[in-house]
Amino acid sequence: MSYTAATVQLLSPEGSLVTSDASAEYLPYVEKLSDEQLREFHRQMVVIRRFDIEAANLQRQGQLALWIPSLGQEAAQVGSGFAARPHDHIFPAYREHVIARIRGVDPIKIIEMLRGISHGGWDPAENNNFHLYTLVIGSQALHATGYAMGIQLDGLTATGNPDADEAVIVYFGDGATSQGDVSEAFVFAASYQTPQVFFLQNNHWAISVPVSRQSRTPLYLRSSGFGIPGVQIDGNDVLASYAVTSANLDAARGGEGPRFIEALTYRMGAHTTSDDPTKYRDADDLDFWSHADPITRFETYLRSRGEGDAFFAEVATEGDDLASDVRKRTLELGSPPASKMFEHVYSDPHPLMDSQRAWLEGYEAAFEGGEE
Ligand SMILES: Cc1ncc(C[n+]2csc(CCOP(=O)(O)OP(=O)(O)O)c2C)c(N)n1
Ligand SMILES: [Mg+2]
Repeated sequence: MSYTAATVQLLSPEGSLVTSDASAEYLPYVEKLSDEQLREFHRQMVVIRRFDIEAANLQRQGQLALWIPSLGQEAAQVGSGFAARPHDHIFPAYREHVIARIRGVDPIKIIEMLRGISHGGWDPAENNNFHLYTLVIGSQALHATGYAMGIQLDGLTATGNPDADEAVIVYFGDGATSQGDVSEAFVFAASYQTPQVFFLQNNHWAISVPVSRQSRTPLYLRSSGFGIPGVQIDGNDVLASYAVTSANLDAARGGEGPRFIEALTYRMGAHTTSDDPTKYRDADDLDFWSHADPITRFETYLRSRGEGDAFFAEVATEGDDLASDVRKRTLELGSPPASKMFEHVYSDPHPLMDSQRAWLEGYEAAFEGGEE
């Protein structure tokens, strides 16, 4: 599955602006962007890709239990991430590393979680309303809808002052659309006309299950059956992601109810470092999507606007600096005592946990002093 006649695209794979009936509605959002904002889109995409590669390397070197790459999905995330205003609430899945960064989450917090030394990651209240990663597929759609219902009950939407209105955006994947939680969230969102945008990153795979198995129709059509308008965008086009998400969040904040965006993109890497996509993926698909790379496309666009080598070199250095900083701080993290795994299993002391902790302590003690 790839682009359809309905796919909204503002920047062609060749890196030039698209003028069409479909793009006309959204281009005004792009026209308002300053050169600095455009540069920032590029900066974030490049820097997070470099971080992503470093984190995957750290996993291979035994420093992380797991890494979840977002390589290839940078445009879908950066565009929509910048469309959200600081007071909007963002409910991610687990791959939205760059949106976390945009909202001020220190990337080491994501590393700590995937090293297995922190349980949750960060406090959303201290990180610009960027909520916790959710690994239970699709459940965040319900969390987001519940939160959006709360915003509505608090009278924080359609206040008459568009700058003050709040909304929610929730991210999930193509596989998540098959979960009951996502359908239930659609039902509640439509019934209560919640101020929220459902943002689907269709990266074409749910681990090894292709999206063609998840849905017989393009996914953007699904939400209309629930009474939620849906739109499909080229998710590798950062301008389309920004403009369409901005328009839909404006509608949600203004009291027009929920919206659904399907961003067509591609997971260029493995599902996680525990996966081997060569076992199930077709090389032709990878070839098609590597020609639609979001970063190359945007670089061509910026160069056509006069951006020079100095800027691109500066951004590359920034990526390298972040990567080495994250590497250094990861190596300094150490490991928690093994006994920590028994904490928080039950809220009160529990005899089974006590006996297992005692057994582990005895087992570990058996190795002490054993080395000659
Ligand atoms: C409720 C639940 N069922 C199964 C899993 C195992 N699982 C982890 S990721 C994943 C695939 C999700 O695919 P998708 O929603 O497309 O997101 P992507 O990883 O492609 O971004 C599955 C089935 C899980 N984490 N939670
Ligand atoms: Mg997927």
